[in-house]
Amino acid sequence: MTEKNELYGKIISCVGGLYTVQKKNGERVCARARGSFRYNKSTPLAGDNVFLHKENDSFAIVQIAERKNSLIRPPIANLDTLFVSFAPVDPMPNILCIDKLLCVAAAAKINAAVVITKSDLSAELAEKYAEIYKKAGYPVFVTSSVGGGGIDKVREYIAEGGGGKIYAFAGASGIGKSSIMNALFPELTLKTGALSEKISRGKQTTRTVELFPVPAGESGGETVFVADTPGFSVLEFSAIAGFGKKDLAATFPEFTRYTCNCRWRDCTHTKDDGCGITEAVERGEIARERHESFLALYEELAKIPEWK
Ligand SMILES: Nc1nc2c(ncn2[C@@H]2O[C@H](COP(=O)(O)OP(=O)(O)O)[C@@H](O)[C@H]2O)c(=O)[nH]1
Ligand SMILES: [Mg+2]
Ligand SMILES: [Zn+2]
Repeated sequence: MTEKNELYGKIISCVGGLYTVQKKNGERVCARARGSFRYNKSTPLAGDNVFLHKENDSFAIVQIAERKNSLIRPPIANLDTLFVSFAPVDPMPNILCIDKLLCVAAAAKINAAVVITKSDLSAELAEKYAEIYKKAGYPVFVTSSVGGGGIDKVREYIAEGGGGKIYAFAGASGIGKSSIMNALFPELTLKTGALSEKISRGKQTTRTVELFPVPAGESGGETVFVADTPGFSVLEFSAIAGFGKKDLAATFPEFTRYTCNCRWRDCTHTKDDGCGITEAVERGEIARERHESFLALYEELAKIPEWK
C-alpha cells in the first residue's frame, strides 16, 4: 500500500474524537486522528490545517501543519483575531477581565481587537471605554447590534484580512457576542439571550469549538471562519507554557515605549521607584485603569510557580 499525505483542509469541529475537515472548496469529510498523536502529546484542534491519509473508506489525520498559535481551553489553533468584547452597561464591564483576555491573547501570539457592544445603551460610556483602548493601541470598534452602528467597520476589518482567516469573539456572557455575529453574518442564526447560554452550558460547550464558515465580505467569494463558544469568556495564563510575571509588561502594547525610562533594569513596574510606566500613568499618558489591571494580573501571576 502506498501512502500519500495531502494537505487537505482545516478542522472545523471535533466531537468525541471525530473531526470534520473542510477543504478550500467547501467539501467536508470526517476523519479520526492517528494514534501516533497520543504519543507526541499533540492533539489536532479546530483551526488546524491537516494532512489526511485515505484508508479504504475513511480518512485519518496523519499530520498537522505548523501552527501560528493555539489555546488549550477553549481548544483552538490558528486564531487570526480575537475580538475582545464588552458592553458599556448591562452587564457592566469588568476591566480586569477584559485586560486579562487581551494579555492572554498577546501571550499566545493571537492578534486582538476591542469590540464594544450595545453602544445604543450608553454612547457616552462606550466612547469613554473606546478611548482607553485606542490610547493603548488596539483597534477599537464601537458597535450596536440593535441599531447596526459600527457593524460595517468590523465587517471591513474582516474583509481586509482576506480568506481562510479565523475569528472569535471573547467576553462575558450576555454582552452580545452571538448578536454581533448574527449581525455580521446573517446566515449564522446563532441563538441569543439567556436561554442560549443555559442550553450550551449543559452541553459542555466550553470544551468544544465549532468553526462556522462565512463569507469574508458583502459580495461573498472568500470564506472566513468564526468560532462561537462560551469557552472564550475567560482565558487563563496557565494555558500558556512558560508565561510568567516578568513577561506581563510586554503584553501591554502601550507600556513598551516607556520601559526604557525605568531606573532599574529589573523594574517590576509595580512601584514608583523611578519607574517609567508609573511616571507615564501620572502624566496621563497611560490610562490608570490599565496600570491597575497590570498590578492585579502581576499579583495573580506571582502566585503561580515559575516555569522551569
Ligand atoms: N440594547 C442592545 N441589546 C443587545 C445588543 N446586543 C445584544 N443585546 C441583547 O443582549 C442579550 C445577550 O445577547 P447575546 O448575543 O446572547 O450575548 P452573548 O451571551 O454574549 O452571546 C440579548 O437579550 C440581546 O438581545 C445591542 O447591541 N444592544
Ligand atoms: Mg452567545
Ligand atoms: Zn518600570
